[in-house]
Amino acid sequence: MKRAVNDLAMFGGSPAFLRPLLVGRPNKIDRSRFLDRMNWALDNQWLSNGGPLVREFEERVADSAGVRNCVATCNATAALQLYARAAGLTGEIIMPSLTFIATAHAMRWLGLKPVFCDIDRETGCLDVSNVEAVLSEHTGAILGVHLWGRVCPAEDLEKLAADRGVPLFFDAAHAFGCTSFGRTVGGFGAVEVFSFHATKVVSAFEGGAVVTDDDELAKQVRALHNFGFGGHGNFAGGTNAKLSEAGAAMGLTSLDAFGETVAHNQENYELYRSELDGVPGVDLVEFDSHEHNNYQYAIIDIDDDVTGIDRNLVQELLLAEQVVAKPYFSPSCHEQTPYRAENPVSLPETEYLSRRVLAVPTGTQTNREDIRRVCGLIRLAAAEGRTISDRWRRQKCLDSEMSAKHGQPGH
Ligand code: T4K
Repeated sequence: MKRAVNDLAMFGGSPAFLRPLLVGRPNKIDRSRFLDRMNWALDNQWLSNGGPLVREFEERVADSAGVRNCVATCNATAALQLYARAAGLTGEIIMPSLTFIATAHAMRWLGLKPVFCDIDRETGCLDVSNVEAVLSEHTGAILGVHLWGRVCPAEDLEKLAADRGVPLFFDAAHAFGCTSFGRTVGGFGAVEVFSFHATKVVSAFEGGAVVTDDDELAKQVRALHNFGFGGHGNFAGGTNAKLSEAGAAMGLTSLDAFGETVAHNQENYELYRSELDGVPGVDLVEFDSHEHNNYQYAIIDIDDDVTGIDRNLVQELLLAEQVVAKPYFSPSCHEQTPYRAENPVSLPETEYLSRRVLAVPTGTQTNREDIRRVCGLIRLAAAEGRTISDRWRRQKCLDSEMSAKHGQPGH
């Protein structure tokens, strides 16, 4: 365990990890079950277009989410777009900016206009009063995001959307298996969208799903994700956003492991909590223990006024130690191209949180010793933050002086 600033890899010490420890490492699965399913698909010679594995995956996802319909898709980005097309959305889509860029890009790609709305800094999710303030006659829909698996104020948004007659849907990419006031994610709004990307708690390599209790909407989404083909041929136009049988084989095997994955994630989360307890200026983002959580993200919040070291430098420090932490989500969407030019807006709460948060490694490939080591580094960073920041700045100045001196001729 490193105890001194001199030991840090950014100042010449050896890295704390021999090989990279990554946020987003795919979770463990039972490989033989996966291969059995793959062999079965190959033997059956049915590899895509709504085959038996996809149908089974859809049934199990719908069951878990407590809804009647699930349409499995090639990813969540396409799934968001399928709903937007099926519902005929137009105009502005109100959404948070503290989310993965896909939430915004998915809508903009269809010619819809993301309207970013500020969040509640305590939850990281949409603040309903802010949503109300930006609702207008141009609003086409409200798109809530369950950031890090913490369910946004879905019931309050449902009330607001119903009062104002505006469609409401949710990007639940992070929230498979989570609940809010006992209600399972999947049944809020018109539809909810899951991601089953390789980095997610349930992985289909790449994958997503639209889930809903609205049978008619599900039928339309199903047709749209398969070129518009329905029972009576090509009636609606559409795209190709299908999940393959290989993706479903992985998704089913990952679903088999879901309970174990979540239990492991929760143990990791509890360990982060105890290891970081009482560290001034570092907080672990909390999950409500009365709800079901999937704990797929472990997020720390760094207050550089207290620690003297900011989030970016903590990320850099960890990287030098072979710990790949990710600033989910920074910069937030409205601070990125093309939105900062197209739709300049100031969102103080979003900007405040986005500067401070950092996802640290968890998942079933991360063990207790890994977490103890990561926390040791974070504790050292927080305790010696000012010294590290000053020394890093001096080192950077020296580096740039040296490269100016020895720069290649002609540069
Ligand atoms: N809405 C929200 C709120 C989302 O978070 C996302 C996706 C979406 C919508 C869209 O869902 P999809 O259309 O993707 O289904 C990653 C994922 O690619 C993305 O799916 C995810 N959110 C986002 C939060 O994380 P990046 O840009 O951070 O990916 P990348 O390549 O830097 O990888 C992330 C980490 O995972 C790295 O540390 C490397 C590690 N990794 C990654 C892969 C793919 C592995 O260790 N193994 C792997 O196989 O976006």
